[in-house]
Amino acid sequence: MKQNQNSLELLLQNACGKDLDGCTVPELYGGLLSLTQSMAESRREEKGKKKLYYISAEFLIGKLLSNNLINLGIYGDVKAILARHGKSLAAVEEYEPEPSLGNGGLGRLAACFLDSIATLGLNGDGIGLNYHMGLFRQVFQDNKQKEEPNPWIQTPSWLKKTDVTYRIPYRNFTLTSRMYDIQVTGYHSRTNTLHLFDLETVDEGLLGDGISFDKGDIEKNLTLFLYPDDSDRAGQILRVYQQYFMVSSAARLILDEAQAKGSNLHDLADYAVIQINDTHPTMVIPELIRLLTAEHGMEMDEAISVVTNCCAYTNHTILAEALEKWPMDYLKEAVPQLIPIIEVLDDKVRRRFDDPSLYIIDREERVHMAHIDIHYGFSVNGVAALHTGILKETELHNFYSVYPEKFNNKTNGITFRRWLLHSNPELAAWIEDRIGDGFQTDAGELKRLNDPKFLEDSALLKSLLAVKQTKKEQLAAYLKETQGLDIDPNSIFDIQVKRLHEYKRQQMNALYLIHKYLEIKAGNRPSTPITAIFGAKAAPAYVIAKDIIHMILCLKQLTEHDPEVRPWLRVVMTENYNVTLAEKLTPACDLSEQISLASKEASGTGNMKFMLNGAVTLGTEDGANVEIHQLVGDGNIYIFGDPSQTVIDRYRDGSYRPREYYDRDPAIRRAVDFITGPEMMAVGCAENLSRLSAELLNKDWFMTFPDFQAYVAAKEQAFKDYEDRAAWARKMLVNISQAGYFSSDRTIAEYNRDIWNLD
Ligand code: 26V
Repeated sequence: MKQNQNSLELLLQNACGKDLDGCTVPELYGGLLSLTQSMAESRREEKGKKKLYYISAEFLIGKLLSNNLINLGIYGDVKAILARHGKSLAAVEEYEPEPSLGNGGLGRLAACFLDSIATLGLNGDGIGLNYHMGLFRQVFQDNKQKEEPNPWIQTPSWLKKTDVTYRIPYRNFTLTSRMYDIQVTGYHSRTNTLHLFDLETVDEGLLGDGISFDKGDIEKNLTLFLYPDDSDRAGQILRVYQQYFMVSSAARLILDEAQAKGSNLHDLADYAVIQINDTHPTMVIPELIRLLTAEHGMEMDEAISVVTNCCAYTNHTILAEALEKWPMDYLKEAVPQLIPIIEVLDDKVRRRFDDPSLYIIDREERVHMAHIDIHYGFSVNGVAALHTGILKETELHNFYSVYPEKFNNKTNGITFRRWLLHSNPELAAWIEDRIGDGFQTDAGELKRLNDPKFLEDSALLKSLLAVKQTKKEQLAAYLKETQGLDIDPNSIFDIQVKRLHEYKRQQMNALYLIHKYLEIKAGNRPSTPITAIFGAKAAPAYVIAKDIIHMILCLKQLTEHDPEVRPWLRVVMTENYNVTLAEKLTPACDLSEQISLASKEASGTGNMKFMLNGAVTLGTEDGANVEIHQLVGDGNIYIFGDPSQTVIDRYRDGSYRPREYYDRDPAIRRAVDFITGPEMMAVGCAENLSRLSAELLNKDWFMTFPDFQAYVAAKEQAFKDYEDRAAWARKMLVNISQAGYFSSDRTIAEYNRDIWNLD
């Protein structure tokens, strides 16, 4: 070890260009970055004929330095070397900017998958866009969200400029794409690549006030922002331009690489398998067909069949508004060359099936992107058992009837390198002390913790609680330092962090907090103080989501200034929730809120991260919660609420009237009235609060009232059970021991076995 450290120290010193003692934090970062890059480069491997291309509009990779150091097996050594020179690796980690190239679960999943693909030694690269601004930076002002630009590219950078460029044709002009590469290190394994395409003419000077910019100037703004605000036509068309830029570059790269390896393109499926992550990359299908026919002389029918044999589609949502349907007009304006291909694809469907629900182009001249994927791909998968079941039985039932063999489930997973080894080294060490380090490469080994010799050992349970306490203290210190928040690590940390969306029901959590506030005012105090922690960004144009943030921030202000309530209930909303914050919040959580309306959350992956870190879930039977429930059993999870079938039926018969619940249930009435009551109005804005209250009373589209009492009861039970510390620690340990199933290594092994078939 010492020998290793000495040679590593020399390498690092060379990379920094001077003695480590004299290095600043940015200099150390630069040195570590270049050292890691050269070590990663030496792990490249050309293996196998076939390659996977995981195309995604989002790769929410988060910071890369620590992850790479862990995967290269030098994290501990580097930390020790820096410490010997009086330097802190943590300070360098803090300095690294976070590439926030995703909105939430879908993008983070893509990042976890890249880690597992490399770790399993599979030949697979990611393809996406190099957004100059990641998802906006969120700041709170007057209890409201404000959006600011979030640049992340600086020098030095993980991005490596390549010589690969392509000409991307649009209706009125042609743009040149250039490929930038980020290495993807596997854990003690090979290095793969994330290819991000960019446009050299992007002009960051285009930025106006906040995150507004001139959406019309495509040549200057194409890769400027992740998911530009698409609430208006210009924003939507810009997304079409972006998507085509991504997939046309991808298609050319795939064809080039296959040909370089000897493909005659008729056998493309032996060289390439393309995973289409949600519908954003769907245009890769018509684009490949176009290139094969127009530039490589292939017959249309054969091109269609070749492409179909290469493409597989993953669905990540059943929310109708999130399933992309592009008006033909938009496609005609941006990418007219795809129209004849899409018309042929639609025509073939119409000849085969007499069912308009299967058509690609609908009566309103909109192109259903998911329909292209299902007809012209060989695999369709959902991301959790319940989700795939709903796709088959309800949402995509008509497709399932004609293509039953294409449908399969791949329950999501998370990489344990980032979400345990990196974010919670204390727990990883604790586990290693009990069962050795085999779980690091075989997550199934965690099951060995589910053993009476551990579960009944009170000293051991105490030590597990001590690890949790340490992580809570670390989080409290971090939030104090970075956000000026003051929270008590001896309270229960009840955490809901995820995108802000009505179906995820942050508003139901807030209604509970109002209920609790009123209970405390009435003298009913909890045994242990509660800290309710939120973290969430709302899409800039999503009005009600922003109103929900406003309600939570008003509640925070109210509880903070109420001496009767503050010692017992604190409401906290972390600003600018991102991967970096998630890494700090996850290990510190006691109670994990996974309270989406049953049937609406495709899977969830935060639920898995919390479970792995010893939090107990409070959740509905939705997404992967169903599988968590099966794995841990009734006694180790708090499940509540109407089941998905009840919800689906209620939508179908249109029978839900929120006002009936309001009239009937005094607890609901009190909580809803409070939103526009004098206390909230004194700290909040009448327009936002009234709109939100009216929305709940008249619509409540995601049915918070029917589940409210069950939610309150389950939550009270969890808080009560928390008092028996040994019993709670046992629940934590059962959760950790069953989390192995949710390793993305398992998920990726299944994708490969059933879909990709790589060597
Ligand atoms: C997108 C949009 C965009 C327009 C505004 C409303 C809206 C609502 C939802 C979405 C979802 C986009 C797809 C997505 O992020 N799905 C998430 O994928 C995760 C990984 O599979 C999964 O764990 C989450 O349950 C699912 O929501």
